[in-house]
Amino acid sequence: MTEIPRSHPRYLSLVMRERLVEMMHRGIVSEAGLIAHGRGEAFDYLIGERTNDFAMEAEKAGVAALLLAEKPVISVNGNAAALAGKELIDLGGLTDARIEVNLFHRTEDRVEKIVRYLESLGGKDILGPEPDARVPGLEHARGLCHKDGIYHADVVLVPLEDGDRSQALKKMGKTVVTIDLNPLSRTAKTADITIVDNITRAAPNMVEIAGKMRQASPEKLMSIIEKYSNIIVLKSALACMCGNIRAIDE
Ligand code: PTJ
Repeated sequence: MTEIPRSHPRYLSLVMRERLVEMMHRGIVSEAGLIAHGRGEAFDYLIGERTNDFAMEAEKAGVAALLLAEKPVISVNGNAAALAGKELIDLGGLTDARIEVNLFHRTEDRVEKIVRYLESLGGKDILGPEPDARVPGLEHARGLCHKDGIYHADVVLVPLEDGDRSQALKKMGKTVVTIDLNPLSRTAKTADITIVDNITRAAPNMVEIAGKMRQASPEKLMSIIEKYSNIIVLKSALACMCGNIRAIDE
């Protein structure tokens, strides 16, 4: 692994890249995962590489939805495991959500490796290998899932997803929460709650929020969801990006 000097102005970003490259060599992140990360980085620049108010609002609504759910599930792919595996496990613990490894570039070997990796971080009863159900409308191995997990879930957190899967989950009648730095992606536009933030910030924020919010009454949680508007959040994210671009001239 390349040594990154702490004094480097882009220290955190470079450390994340190194982690993803290492995880790619370990067979956890797919090769395409590195490209997906680069796209995410570009959008992260545009939102100022920080958790903006619109993201914090979506993070709170996302946690409220998970806490209100009867069968919440957190879907984890290679990038999510590498960048926020521990926090997603902790979030699952705080919201009673099951963790399911669900991959775009699925091989049974990668599923196994990601499950083992999440277990090494403290994850228990992780779903992924030997799927027993299929998301209707998703062809080939991408649609494979578990009856105890995504298939019967009412709320699914799908970070860094491809648009097809979140659309298919919506068609199944599920509430979809996503973390996606691109507010123009199909996933961002089809999800019920879109968190436009880097998963490296969003996941720890959600753990902190869940720690506080899990004591709240169902009425209180419901009022957070009722006040939430995803279209306003997406427009705010785009306005933030446009504002940051214009600010370069000023
Ligand atoms: O591990 P696998 O096989 O399931 O594959 C995972 C990837 C991410 C490769 C796969 O799901 C994929 O190709 O996704 P897309 O279609 O590239 O979409 C990923 C979305 O996540 C894009 O809109 C990116 O902008 C966004 N993104 C990338 N990195 C981050 C991110 N969003 C939040 N935090 C990030 N760090």
